[in-house]
Amino acid sequence: MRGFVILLSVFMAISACSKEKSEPVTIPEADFEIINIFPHNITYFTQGFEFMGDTLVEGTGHYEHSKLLKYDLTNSQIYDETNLPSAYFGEGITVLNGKVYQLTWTSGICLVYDYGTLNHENSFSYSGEGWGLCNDGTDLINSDGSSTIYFRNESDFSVKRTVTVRTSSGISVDEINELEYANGLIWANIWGENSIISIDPATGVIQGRYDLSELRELAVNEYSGSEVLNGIAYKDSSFFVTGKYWPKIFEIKLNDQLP
Ligand SMILES: [Ca+2]
Repeated sequence: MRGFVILLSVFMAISACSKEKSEPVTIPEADFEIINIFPHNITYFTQGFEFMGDTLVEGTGHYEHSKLLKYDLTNSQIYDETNLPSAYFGEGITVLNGKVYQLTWTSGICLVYDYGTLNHENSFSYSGEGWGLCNDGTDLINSDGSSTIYFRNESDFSVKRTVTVRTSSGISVDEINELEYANGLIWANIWGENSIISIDPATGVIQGRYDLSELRELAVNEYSGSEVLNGIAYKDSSFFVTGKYWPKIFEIKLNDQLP
């Protein structure tokens, strides 16, 4: 099945950061292709999504319903699962050096678990909100709903550096949400949009945008409660994407031949 969005060489306007909402910005737009479709639990308010080998690791949100799970992509069999304290609204997750890190939305707490058991081992504090989380093999990388992306030490969650997500013309783009690190780039959902952008981690400059609205339509057609796209995981040259309360996980190929 091929995505109907074929807009190579087209520059599409999207809204920029809140301070500059009225100004359209241009970002190279490219297409995608659906490779496979897998089941996803419609009770999961997806906030973090990442593979560790062939195992999917997912973090979910909402007070009293936030979870951290490890499960089989093909049949949804759960290997390990832990519930967050009811006061925590779970956000992004990532796995680095045998630990799972899970942000909370407004509590300023990053929960640290043993990957093998999902036993809670430690907690780090940070200022501001927690949204998306990924890692580049060395640093933990998080978003906070603004245009800033933070690179942090895995040992204590302290900030090493930041970049501002922006277009090549310098206009910042905020609401950066779920993250994935792949092929030397940071891939991100933008809150409220059914799209993915790719970001140069050195400069914050957006390399391209992929409109995945077609996938949300497919999700809604099967389950009307499907909310926005939010969940990017990368494995074996494919991206696996889902959304909040979506019944499906879509394996897709993103065309990297940007104009
Ligand atoms: Ca991810």
